[in-house]
Amino acid sequence: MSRARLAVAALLVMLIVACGAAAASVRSGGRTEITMRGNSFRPRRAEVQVGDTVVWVNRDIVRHDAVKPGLFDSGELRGGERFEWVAADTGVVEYRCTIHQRMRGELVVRAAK
Ligand SMILES: [Cu+2]
Repeated sequence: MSRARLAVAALLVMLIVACGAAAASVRSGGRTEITMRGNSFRPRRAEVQVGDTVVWVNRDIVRHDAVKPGLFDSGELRGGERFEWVAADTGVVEYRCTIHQRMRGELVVRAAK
């Protein structure tokens, strides 16, 4: 393998690793993204701070929602659609997808630093 090819291969590996990290819980500037994929919330458990925006993005073909009665209800999200909610109080929020009974998630909301 030539030097140039090796460099390209190394770059590709770095890109793939970077994308993988980005696909996990992305936390930057008070925004946390939760992916709905494979009928699960990913990450299933996320830690956020009061004032943070939580963004659910449906990456499945089927519809999902994210519901915590009295707190938030995304409504049905089609693939590619997203829903945002701002965490206002500390505590543990167990939420779920009402379409798929086993699809559950948890938010741990901590006080802002
Ligand atoms: Cu679902």
